[in-house]
Amino acid sequence: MTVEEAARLLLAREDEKTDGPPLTDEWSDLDLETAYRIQDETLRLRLARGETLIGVKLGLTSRAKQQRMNVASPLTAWLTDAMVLPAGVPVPMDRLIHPRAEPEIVVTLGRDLEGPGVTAATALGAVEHVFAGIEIIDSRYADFRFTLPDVVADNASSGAFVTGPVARGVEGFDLSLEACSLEVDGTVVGTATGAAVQGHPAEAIALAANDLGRRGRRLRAGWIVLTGGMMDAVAVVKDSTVSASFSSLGRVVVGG
Ligand code: OOG
Ligand code: MG
Repeated sequence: MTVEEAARLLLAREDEKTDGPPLTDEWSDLDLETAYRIQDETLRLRLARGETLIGVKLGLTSRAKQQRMNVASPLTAWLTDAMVLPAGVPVPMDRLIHPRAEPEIVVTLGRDLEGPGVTAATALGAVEHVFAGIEIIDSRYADFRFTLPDVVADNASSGAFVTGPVARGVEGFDLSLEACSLEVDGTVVGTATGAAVQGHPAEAIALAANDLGRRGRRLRAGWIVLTGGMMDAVAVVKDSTVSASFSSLGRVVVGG
């Protein structure tokens, strides 16, 4: 299989709402660099069909996520405008394969960040606003079974995301202490603080800038960055409600 064929296969699964085996079942020596080329090709195809690049998402930045998915390394992937889910709009169950919801700290950037050498402090200085968020992930692999190169190629299981009602500046706001409680139909299913994300969400933003630097790109002013799930994701089921209550960023609710 070529990079182009793999990208088309993954996008076709997304469009046809079907999952399948991970690429590495057949392509056992798929390496990370090639996997990122597949991811970039899926972005090229998304842009060619009219979507707009609006930012990046980090994946597997918390130990909870890494342990659950059995992949020990963080990764970066692309966000387009087609992934934005406005507040109050139901999760589009008709176009998702097996959606799961995870709470995330989301930021917008006021300045470009170009790696290598970006530190958490520099990254924090480039943040314009911080929001609460819920990401709806959806893997193109059956049962979310994948290796690191597989999930890189699959744009880190991107699906949709919602941002919360409160926009805060970083001044006097310790993101590592921001707490979140995740509830399904009113029952708490998990809690975490921002420290779960690489020790501090700004470390995740720096990681994305440095990772993009290696790929010859940079984080851009105006972009959105999803810093990664703070805890294990929960399945989004029809007629159920998932809500994430943050200590100072408000509450985000999504319904299946
Ligand atoms: C990979 C996507 C991970 C996150 O925030 O960790 C991700 C997956 O869990 O399927 O979006
Ligand atoms: Mg995520």
